[in-house]
Amino acid sequence: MQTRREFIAEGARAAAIAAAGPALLLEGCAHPTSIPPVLPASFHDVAGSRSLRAHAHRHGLVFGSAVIIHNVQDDPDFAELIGEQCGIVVPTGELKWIALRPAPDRYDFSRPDFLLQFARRNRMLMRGHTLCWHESVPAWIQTAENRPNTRQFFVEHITTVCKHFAGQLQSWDVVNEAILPKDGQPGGLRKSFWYEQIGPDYIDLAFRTARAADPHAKLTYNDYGVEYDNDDSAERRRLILDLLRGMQKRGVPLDAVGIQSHVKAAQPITFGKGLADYIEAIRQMGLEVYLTEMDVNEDDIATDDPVKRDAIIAQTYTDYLRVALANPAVKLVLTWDLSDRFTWLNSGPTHHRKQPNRPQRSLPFDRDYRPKDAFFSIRDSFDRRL
Ligand code: 9MR
Repeated sequence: MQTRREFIAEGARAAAIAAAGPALLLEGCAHPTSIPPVLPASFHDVAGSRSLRAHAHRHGLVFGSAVIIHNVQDDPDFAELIGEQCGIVVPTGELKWIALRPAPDRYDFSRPDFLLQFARRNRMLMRGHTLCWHESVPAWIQTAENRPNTRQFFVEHITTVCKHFAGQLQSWDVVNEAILPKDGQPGGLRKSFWYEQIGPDYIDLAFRTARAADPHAKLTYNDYGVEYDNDDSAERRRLILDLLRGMQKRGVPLDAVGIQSHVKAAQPITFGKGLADYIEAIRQMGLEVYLTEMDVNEDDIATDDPVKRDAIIAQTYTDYLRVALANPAVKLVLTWDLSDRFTWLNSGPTHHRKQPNRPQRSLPFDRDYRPKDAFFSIRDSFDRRL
C-alpha cells in the first residue's frame, strides 16, 4: 500500500514529467516500456493552490473539517493534511460539556487550546461546537442535588467558555439539534435535558449569554435532517425557520444557520427545491449559512466494489453541493473529519446496523490520506460557484 508521502513524491515526479515533456520520460531509462504508468499530474497535485482550501477561497468560501484533536496531536501526517486542506477547523467532541467540564468546578481547555494554536500556526480559522446539545450532558449536572440549579450552571458555563475563547473563534454552534417533532412539544422542540430543566426559553438564553460573553463569534443554530425533498425534511425545515423567526422577533442575537449535511448515497429522492428554498429563506432573514458536518453515508450502495462506490459517493457530493452552493449566503463548507480513517460512521451505530464488514468511504481522503473521487467532486463544486 502506497503511503501519503510516496503518493506526494509520485505526484511531484508526475508533475516534473508533465512539465519537461517526453524527453524526461526517456532520460536514463534503457527500457521505456518499464516506466510505470504516469497518471496526469493534476491527479496528484492536491496541495497548495490545488487544495480544497485554496479552491474554496477563490470562490468566496472557507473549506475545513472537523477533527478529533488527539489525531492532530498524535499523527504528523494527518496534521499536515489538515494544515494543507483546511481554512477552518472544529473539534468533533472536545468542546462539548462532557469533555470540557469533568466536574462542576473544573474546566479542561487543554485540547481545544492546542487546536486553536495549531489553527493559528496554519493560518486557519476555528469554530466552536457546541455550547448546548441534548447529548454529552455530564452526569454530575443530572444529579438530584444539581438538577435544580441547571439554569445557573447553564449561564455560567456558556459565559465561561465563550469568554475563554472570546475574539478567537469564527463562530459558535450555540444550540445544536433542538428540533425533534416526534417529542410532541410546542414548536417541535426536543424534550432535552435543557428543555425540561430550564424550559423552552433555554434557546434564547443560550444565544443572549453567548453574545454577551463573546460579541465577535458568529452565533449559529445548527441542525440536521433538512437536506432532502421529502416530508420529514420539509417538516424540520418549517419548524426550524419558525424557531429562527421567533428568535429574531424577540431580538435574540443570531448570525448563522448550520446545515449539518450528513447525507446518504443511493437514495431515490435527492436534493432540490426544498433545500434551495430553505437556504434562500435563511438568506432573506439576513443570516449566513454554514454546511457544518458534511459526509456521505454509503450504507445503501448495493455493490461492494470500492471503485464504483467511490464514484457514487462523489456524485452525491456533487448533487448536494450543486444545490447548496448556488446560494451566496453559504459561506463555510466543513466535512465531518477529512479522512475515512476517522469517520464517525465507522464507529457509530449507524454503520454497524447495515454493513458491518464494509468500512465507509465517506470522506474526501481515504484511510491513508490519499484523495478520492469525492475530493475532486468537492473541488469541482467550488470551481462551479461564481
Ligand atoms: O462525531 C462525533 C463523535 O465522535 C462523538 O462521539 C459524538 C458524541 O459526542 O458526536 C459526534 O458528532 C456529532 C455532532 O456533535 C452533532 N451532529 C452529529 C455528529 C455525528 O454523530
